[in-house]
Amino acid sequence: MTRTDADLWRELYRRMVRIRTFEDEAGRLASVGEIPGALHTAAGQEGEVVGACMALRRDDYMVGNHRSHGHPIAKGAALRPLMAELFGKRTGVCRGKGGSMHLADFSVGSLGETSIVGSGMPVAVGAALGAKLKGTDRVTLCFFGDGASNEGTFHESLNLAAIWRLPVIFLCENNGYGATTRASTVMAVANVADRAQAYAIPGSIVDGQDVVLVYEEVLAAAERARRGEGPALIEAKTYRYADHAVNLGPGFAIDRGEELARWRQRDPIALFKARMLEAAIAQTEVALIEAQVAAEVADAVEFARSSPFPSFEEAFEDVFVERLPLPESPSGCA
Ligand SMILES: Cc1ncc(C[n+]2csc(CCOP(=O)(O)OP(=O)(O)O)c2C)c(N)n1
Ligand SMILES: [Mg+2]
Repeated sequence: MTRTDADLWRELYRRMVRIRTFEDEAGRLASVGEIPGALHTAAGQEGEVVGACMALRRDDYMVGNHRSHGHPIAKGAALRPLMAELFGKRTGVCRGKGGSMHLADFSVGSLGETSIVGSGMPVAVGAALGAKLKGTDRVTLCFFGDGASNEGTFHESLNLAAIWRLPVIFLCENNGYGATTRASTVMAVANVADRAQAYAIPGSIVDGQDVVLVYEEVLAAAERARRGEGPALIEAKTYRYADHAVNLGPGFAIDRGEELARWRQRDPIALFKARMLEAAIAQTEVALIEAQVAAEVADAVEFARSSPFPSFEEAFEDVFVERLPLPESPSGCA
């Protein structure tokens, strides 16, 4: 293993552990009422989240969805403002007005997320169109679920991205369920990636529990996109450990039988840790990363707890952008 590989591997591991620790803590704090509202965790999915984001440059764009604490973390965002946002505090990435499902951090290219399933895909297409019109070589990575792939926005977005050859990577996180509905019961095709054919773009399936495979697949798609060869659809097969969300009530519990235990045996973090140790990265180094991350997350929680809530007046700030100067209409119409 080269030194560069070892550095990359350590960072892949650090970001996966960061997400798991953040998610476990956020889930616990939501279940005891310290974090308000519904909160969707992605523990179990760290391999695809980190593999995909680490294949991008810092100035590339990324769009998430409702299960998106991990996406900005994987893109390199600082933990304090993310945790503060979950608490609804003024120091949060959206000044406490967005909460768990609306994290955006432009400093790392994280354009944001929304609770409306499927709504991130047109946003990603717009970002990719903007990058292309401006003549940059930035790519946009768009995360969405298997459930979202059954919505109209998926099909419209892939079609537009294909005909305009936009630099966008559609990354489907197929975690087997949309809320409590098993994905296979609401799809006519076996794989989301099969749908790529309908738009004449590359479609591929990758093991989402293998962070390195995801990294390589997304890196290749990003290089193609930068060369002007257009979009790609990548389906990462993965699994989420928790029920759909914390604070939604028992109606959202899934009876999974043995399935959960089987997937836990393919935990992306445990698999990669074993691989790092086999590749002669020292156990002490791995333990140091884990200890540093635990301290970082504890610090983020303390920061969030001790930060102020926004004032009532602030509710009316950041609602509208300054109106852009529009050119005169040639016909004289308003
Ligand atoms: C347009 C829309 N329809 C329905 C919902 C309710 N809802 C929230 S998450 C979700 C499931 C989404 O499943 P998937 O896209 O597979 O993402 P996952 O939660 O599995 O990560 C649903 C139906 C919503 N928020 N928006
Ligand atoms: Mg799903």
